[in-house]
Order: sequence, then C-alpha cells, then structure tokens
Amino acid sequence: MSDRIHTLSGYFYEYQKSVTEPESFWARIADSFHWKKRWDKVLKWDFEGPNVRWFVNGKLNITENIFEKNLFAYGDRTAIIWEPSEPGEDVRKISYKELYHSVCQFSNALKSKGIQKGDRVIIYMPMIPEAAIAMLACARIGAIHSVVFAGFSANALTDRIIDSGAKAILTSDGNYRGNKKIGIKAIVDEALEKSAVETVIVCQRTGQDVTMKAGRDYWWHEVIVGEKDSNVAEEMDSEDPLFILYTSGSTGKPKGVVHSTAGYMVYTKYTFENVFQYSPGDVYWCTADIGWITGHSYIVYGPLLAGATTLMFEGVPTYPDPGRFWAVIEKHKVNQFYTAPTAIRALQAYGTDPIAPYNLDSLKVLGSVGEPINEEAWRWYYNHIGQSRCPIVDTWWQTETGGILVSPIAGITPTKPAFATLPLPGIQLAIVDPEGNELTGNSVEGNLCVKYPWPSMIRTLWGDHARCKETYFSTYKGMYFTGDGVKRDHDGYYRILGRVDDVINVSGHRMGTAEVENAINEHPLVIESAVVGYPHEVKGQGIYAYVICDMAHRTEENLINEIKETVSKIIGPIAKPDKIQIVSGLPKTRSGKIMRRILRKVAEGSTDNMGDTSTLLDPDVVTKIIEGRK
Ligand code: 7RM
Repeated sequence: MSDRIHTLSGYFYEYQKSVTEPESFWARIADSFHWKKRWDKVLKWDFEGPNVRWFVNGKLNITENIFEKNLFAYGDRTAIIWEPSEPGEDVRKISYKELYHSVCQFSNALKSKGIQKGDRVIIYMPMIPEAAIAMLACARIGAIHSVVFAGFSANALTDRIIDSGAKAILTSDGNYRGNKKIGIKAIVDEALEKSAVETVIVCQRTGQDVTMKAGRDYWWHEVIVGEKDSNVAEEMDSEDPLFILYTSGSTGKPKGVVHSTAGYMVYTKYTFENVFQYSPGDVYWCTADIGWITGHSYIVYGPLLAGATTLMFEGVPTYPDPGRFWAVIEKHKVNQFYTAPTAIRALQAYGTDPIAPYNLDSLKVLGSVGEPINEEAWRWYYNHIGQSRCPIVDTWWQTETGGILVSPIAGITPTKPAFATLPLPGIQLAIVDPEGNELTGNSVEGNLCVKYPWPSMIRTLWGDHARCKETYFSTYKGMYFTGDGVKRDHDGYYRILGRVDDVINVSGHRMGTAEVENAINEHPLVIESAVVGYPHEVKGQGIYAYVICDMAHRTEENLINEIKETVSKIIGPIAKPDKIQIVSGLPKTRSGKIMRRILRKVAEGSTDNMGDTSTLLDPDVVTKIIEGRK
C-alpha cells in the first residue's frame, strides 16, 4: 500500500513526478507486483502507429498477482461476497484461497477441453461468482476472454463470436431478472446457428431446461470433476492481450477493444486503491455488470489485485423493491459504493422513503461512473445516501482507457458537483479546438484528448489496427481523442460534457447511432432511418428514431412496436428506441448527409430556432418533421 496518496499535496507531488519522470514513476508502482521476469524498458511508444508497449519484455501472469503473491498473507480473507437476486437465497462468501482453487480447477478444465494461450473465449454469463472465475481462469492459462453482456441478443452475440474467432463460450442455463427466469443457453444456441465454436460450457444457475449438443456442450459442474485445484500460471508477456471487450462507436460495427496484460494490471490496482481509498477489511461494492469495462476493472481485476473484498450483486436496483441497494449496503456493511447516475436518478424518483429503514453508517465513499452526473442527482446522492459525510468520486473513463483517468481521490481532492475534478497521476490531458490546437490555461472548453500514454490504454481493435488508428489517433495528430467534450473551469477542474460524436449514452451504456439505425433498417418495411439522442430524465439520454417506411400494410402503432421488437432482437432490449417518429423524409444536405443537428433539436423539443438550414436539399422536410412530432 506504499503507493497510496494520503494528502492533497501528496497528490500534486505524485502528479508532477508522473509527468516529469513517467518511466521511473510507473517503474516504482510496477515494482510492487510479482514478475516472472522484470521488464527491460518501462515504455516504448508512438501515437502514429499507434504502437504502445509498457513494461517491455516483462513476463508475468495477472492471476499470480491476485493469488500466489498474497495467499500466504491473506488467503482466508473474503475475496467475493455474492448477493443473489432473491433476498432470501443464501449469500456466498469466497475467500482468496477458495477462489484460487476454483480458478485453477476451472482453468485446468479449459485446458482439458483444448483451450490454449491466445485462444479467444466468450463469456456470456449472469452476475454469479462463476463469471469472475471464468475470466480469471482464462487469464490463468493465457486465453483471451471477451465478456458479452448477457442482455445482448443472439444476433449481437453471433457478431462477436465471428469477429473474435472464439473457440469456446462459457455460459449458464439462465439468469434471474426480478422474479423471472431468462434463458441464456437458449440464446447461445440461437447465436450458434449462424456461427460456430468448438466448446460450450454451461454453468447451472436457474435449473431450467436446456438442450445440450453432444460433443460440443458440457456442464460446468461436470468438466471440473477430477481436475486438480492448482497449477502453474501461464507465463505471459507484458503486451500479450488479456481481453477483448466490444464497445459501440460511431459506425455500425462494434469495436473489439484490446487490453494487454501488464499495463492493465498495474493501472487498475493503482487507481482502485487511490480513487476509492480502499483499506484492508473494507467491503467494496460496484453495481456494474461484468459485461462492461467497469465490471472488468473495478469489480474483478482492480479490487482483487488490491486484496479487497468485492461484492457482486446478481439483481437489479428495484427488486424486490426500490430499497434493495440500501438493504444490501446495510446487510454487508458496505464501505465504498460505486454506481451509475442513471441508477441514482431512477431511485431518486421513489423519494427517500425506501432509504429510511436502512442504516447506511458503514458508507465511507460514494462513486459515480458511466455518464455525466447532473447536479441534482449529485446532491441527492451526497445528502441522502452519503448522509452529507461521504465524498463522491465522479470517475471519468472509457472502455478504451481501461481504468479511471479523471477523478477525485476520495476525501482528498475537494469535489464540486458534476465535476470529475482532476487527472490522476500519469494522465496528461489536452483540450483542443476543432482544428486541433491545444487550449491552454483555465476557463476553456473543447474536445478532450490525452497526449501521453498511460499503462492501461487501448492497444488495438481486434483484427483492425487501421480502425484503431483512424478512430482514436487520427483526428488530432499525436494525441488520443476520447470523443468527449469537456470544460476546464477557472480552478482548472474538469467537467465532462458528453460525447461529441455519433455515440449516445443510454443509462451509461454506449450505443452507436449507426448501430441502432442498421437494426431498425432490418425491418422489411423500413426504407431509411436516422437516430439521435435526446435528454431523458432517468436514462441521461434516450433514443429517438426518425423512420421512413412503407406504410401500405400497417397502422403506425403496429409498425412502431414491430420496429422496437426488431431492434431488441438485433441488438438487445437496451437499444430499443424510446421514441419512434414515422416521417416522410429526412433533412439531408445536397451531398446526402443527414443533418443530425436538426433532428437532435426536434427530439429535444426546441423547435423555435433551427439554425442555418440553407444547405438542405428540401427545407420543407423540417417543417413536416416538426409538425409530426408528438
Ligand atoms: C467507464 C465507461 C465511456 C463514455 C465516455 C463518456 C461517458 C463515463 C463519465 C462519463 C461524464 C463521467 N466506459 N462517461 N464516465 N461522462 N462523467 N464520470 O462508462 O466505454 O462504456 O463509456 O461514457 O462519454 O466517453 S464506456
């Protein structure tokens, strides 16, 4: 814990060091890990390629740094507390030693099924400890995991199976959503009608009926029988990929963000300990799903590398009632609680009655992630959940950044509602104008870039390095472009303003507008569509779709419902448009580009000033769209 920042001056000191001597700064942090072979050089990089290598030629295994390094010191400490969806079902508490044995045993089973270093393995599972075990077992043998959020549809799963060239899928029979059972294996079966893997391993959770294909499908509890519960971790190079995680961008096809081993390990542990000020014995709870980067970095890897007790919750915030989060905090005496603004706003809508029965005195730190948190939600969270005594860490980061880049250090950095505050050590930000000129000094607003590498940054997009360069390193020469707008205020504090590209953020989930449009266009009667985000009270942003269709055989209402179902089937329920407006035309420029600016204005209901519409092919379209808006 020697890398812990304890004071504000300590933060500024560390930050300064990380900028003036980045290599010795990160070497000091990395030295506290276990290396099978130490690195030759801390960093080699250029953002032209891009080609970024941290801890060059180092050899290690991330799971050895979770287990072997520490089992002697704290093998009996609880690693995972699992809280089931059903409040009456037994809690599971898994110690570091038990987790180690489960991971080894399952990784041995994977090997027996022929899975080797470098193979891709898809994990499509609910929030049960076996999902974390699956990730760690892959890391143990050097297989590259790709977790796919269990809310994604069979279609979305097929795309990811094909793009990653996965050899195996780890899944479950079903999962619980409130008091409903949802078939997961059935979705895998459907996905495998249009793609192929050699092996499917199914963990039993709901006990519902599933079909098992002989020679391909196996039960988790059967494959581990007879496997030893120890092994030697595979030797990985620092830059060997640890995982792929698909995320939405501004084109229709999801991108497979690739993270490598050593840098990700060093950065997630360092940021977890510092941002949340985690102390041994604390109970830490992040409510994300492991299908998102937050689940990877701050439920599994960061906390486990730090020897933390990490709580994993299977359920949803409103089941059996909107007091569930607060009940779980009381039940497990949670000290650090990390959730998303959308959840805060959803619970805020129920008022403070659901909180009243519970004792939240254990709380020390509150966290927020996924989207900008509005001032009102920030204050509600601070006053009613944190009882006006817990600092809020508003953590800004992305799937591509691997870990938190801009955030207060809990209790140390003075906070301001809706500000992510200051960059963490090692993070050199730049705000640029549209031409790419850096805006220096305070009280400036522009696009957020990072001008120097950090250990957990994206290395490539799976199978498409050119797209990685194009998306992140070409807009502004020599810099990583985040896609977010940002303001630096008079104190030098950062406030993230949201996406400046065609990505919308629905309840903290990233959706590409093109991706949703492609799905809508799958409906046979749809001719063309355009999707934009609009301000939504609970979700942050909602999805608004303008659709041109052949109305010959349907009522408008039927068609709208069918389109929603189509999107749900192609991507998943999270991508269902909140509003669909059937239109006869879209506002296009002479060159055929849809003017989204106009569609965004109509969607948010500000229709009095449309700005310059002179470049439109047919300005009448705008009048019709405004008239048609309900
Ligand atoms: C961790 C995660 C990334 C996008 C990002 C932003 C937005 C995330 C904040 C935020 C304002 C925050 N990864 N975002 N955190 N905006 N304040 N604290 O969410 O890849 O799924 O999304 O989310 O727009 O670019 S992500």
